[in-house]
Amino acid sequence: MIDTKAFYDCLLEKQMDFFTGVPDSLLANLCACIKEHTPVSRNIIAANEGNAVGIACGYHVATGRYGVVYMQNSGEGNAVNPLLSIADGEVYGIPMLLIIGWRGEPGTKDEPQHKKQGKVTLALLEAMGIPYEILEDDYLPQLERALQYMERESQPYALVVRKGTFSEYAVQKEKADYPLTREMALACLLDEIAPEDLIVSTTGKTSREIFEIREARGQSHAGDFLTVGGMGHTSSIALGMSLGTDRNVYCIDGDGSFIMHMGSFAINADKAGANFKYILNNNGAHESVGGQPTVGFRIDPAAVLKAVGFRKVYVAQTEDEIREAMRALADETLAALIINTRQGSRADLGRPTVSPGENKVAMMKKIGSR
Ligand SMILES: Cc1ncc(C[n+]2csc(CCOP(=O)(O)OP(=O)(O)O)c2C)c(N)n1
Repeated sequence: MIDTKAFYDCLLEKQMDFFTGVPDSLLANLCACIKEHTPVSRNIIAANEGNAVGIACGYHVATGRYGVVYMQNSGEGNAVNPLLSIADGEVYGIPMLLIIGWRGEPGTKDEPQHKKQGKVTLALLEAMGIPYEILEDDYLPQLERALQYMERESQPYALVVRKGTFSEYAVQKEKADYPLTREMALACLLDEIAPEDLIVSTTGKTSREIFEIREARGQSHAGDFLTVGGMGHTSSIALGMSLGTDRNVYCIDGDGSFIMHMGSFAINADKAGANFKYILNNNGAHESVGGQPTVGFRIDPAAVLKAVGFRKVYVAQTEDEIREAMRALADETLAALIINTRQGSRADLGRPTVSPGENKVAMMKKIGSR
């Protein structure tokens, strides 16, 4: 196991003191350490992993130094375009150190959404021509090789991180004094959403909590599309679904997901009909993967939604406010609800026992599309 702080100090010694990325549960200890010791101007928690690569590109051009870009392997997909079309040696040739959390490593137990990604993680790097090493306890020579390569070839170099590589490092969670947790807000939302309506819920604990609330209530899961992977695409799935059915489609999103592909809201607002209902749980954090902050409370998501064309945006923080807003939402077109919540979730939170494939089939049967 690697001492997280010692690894961080080593990066700094080697002049790699500019960080950007999207947090990951597997890298939670490293992300927590970076957050605690790095000025906020030198640790840019990006909207998505492609943005992080772009930021590292600009930083290198301005300084000649190598940005450190951290991400879960599912973020490789978001990063492929800027890696190949900007950073690659056949284009600008911009070096950066990629630190990639390897969820779904073959031979390990992980959730369904990580299996395929885990299988192709190394092959994807190979296809992109990005040299990589699997991070080892004896990481010093690995960092030396990475530096030499970046210096010589002026291209990105990757370190792939296995589960359990970094020692425990607790994140300092930013406090927001809202009365409800996400799970409390979700329980209230599920009271207000009719059984014939459909839900598309976001990646992470939101979907896990919805699953558990249904289980506890003995309710069917068939109306809930639990977007287990593909973070940031929840509202796009909901839009597509709403265009194909007359049922109400409630998108239940998180602020990290909302910010990750915010551009899709311009399209959602332009194309959605009356049955598209958008709900944003804003806890100002990537709570599901360790609580690293998003800009959720530093921007005004209601103003963003209004600017792209949502006609009415309700903001709630109590159960009464949620119930009132949900009644209004049911009758309005292009209305959205933002619920401000505090961080926190149950330590014993389970995971869906229905596979994504089964979830899809059950939903299609409910809708009558299969
Ligand atoms: C492309 C991609 N990058 C990173 C992740 C890891 N990840 C899973 S959930 C999550 C945080 C989601 O934050 P938010 O939408 O705010 O919901 P919260 O967990 O705070 O409820 C992250 C970063 C992922 N699944 N996919």
